[in-house]
Amino acid sequence: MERSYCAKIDEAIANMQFEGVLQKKKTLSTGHINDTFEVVFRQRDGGKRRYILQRINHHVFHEPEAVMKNIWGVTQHLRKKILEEGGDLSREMLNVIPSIDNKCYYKDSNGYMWRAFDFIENSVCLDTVEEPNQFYQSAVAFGKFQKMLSDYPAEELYETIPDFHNTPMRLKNLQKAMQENRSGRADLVQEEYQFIMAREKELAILQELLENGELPLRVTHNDTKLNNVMLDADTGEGLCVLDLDTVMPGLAVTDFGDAIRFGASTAEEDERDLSKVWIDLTLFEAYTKGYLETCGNSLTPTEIEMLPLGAKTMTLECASRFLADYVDGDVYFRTEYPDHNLVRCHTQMKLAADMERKWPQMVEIVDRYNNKN
Ligand code: GN1
Ligand code: MG
Repeated sequence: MERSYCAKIDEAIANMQFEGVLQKKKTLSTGHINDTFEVVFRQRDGGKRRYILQRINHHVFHEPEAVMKNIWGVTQHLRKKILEEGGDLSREMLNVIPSIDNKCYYKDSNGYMWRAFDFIENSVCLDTVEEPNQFYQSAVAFGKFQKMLSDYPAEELYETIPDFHNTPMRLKNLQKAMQENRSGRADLVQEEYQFIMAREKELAILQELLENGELPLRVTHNDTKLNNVMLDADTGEGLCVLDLDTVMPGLAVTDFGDAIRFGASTAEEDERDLSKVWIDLTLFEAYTKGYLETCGNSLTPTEIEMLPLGAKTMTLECASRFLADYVDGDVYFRTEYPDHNLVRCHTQMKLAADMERKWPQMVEIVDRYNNKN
């Protein structure tokens, strides 16, 4: 998606409760959705304080106030839990910086919403796993997140993107995109479309289980990618979960599944050489272990049993979203070249096919770390 330059950044900076004198601002280019900046302030004692400043993409989040209210509610709850456990508030959660009129966001004179957080110093976030322990640590971070929020009233959260991980709905959107064929690309992607639609029934299972009450509604993160976790730069320990935009009521299995889709893949989401893309079972095991060790006790037997299907469903849901966006003319995800969304769709299809080959092993691994057995 094309982005106009964020002309209002200075106005946003002036309207946040940042401490010190502005020294530097720079664009950080991670994420497909929001515009993210790092701003550095010089402190009285000569030291520096860094913040993250983001402009929320209101084409994606139609109610940015609701997004910020969710984030505020969830971070306040996490703060309470971390304090109770004697944890470190400056490293184990996102600290929202209020605006000068004491709101959790600032609305600029163009109507765009901005929000700010403390920068978590001496931490790293990774796009790909270098060794299994990093992925294990991210599972621990997401597992803790799930556990600490298990007593948060999910019904109080706004559904900021309705049907975000309603996979049957996502497939309907793909069908619609193919029929409308706004970019004229539909003919080029028949094979991809057939591959996804051939799995339509299986991809509806989780939603059916939710609707008939066999899977519980939980507070979920909904974007559990490896690069949404900060790891301690020295110890490698999982510190904190980022990107709380899509915190909504949802399914624990899809949170698990999206983490696998992204982090247990041997290549980046937009790798062109598909021979490099597969699901690494060592990584699948590391995540399963970390996740079930941390929050397994608060999951139901059906949730645990559905974890492998969560991984496959999220992978093909993502394939369908990338493909739909390609056919719509790249209006949703940020793209860097004309077939970027199609390249992303191909990696997801390759991953799903590999999961199908490795299905018995995935089931066996989940079983092995299921402490309810
Ligand atoms: C988007 O912006 P980012 O990278 O955090 C998307 C996720 C997709 C992901 C694919 C709000 O997340 O759902 O899984 O791209 N977020 C939204 O990389 O649509
Ligand atoms: Mg995100």
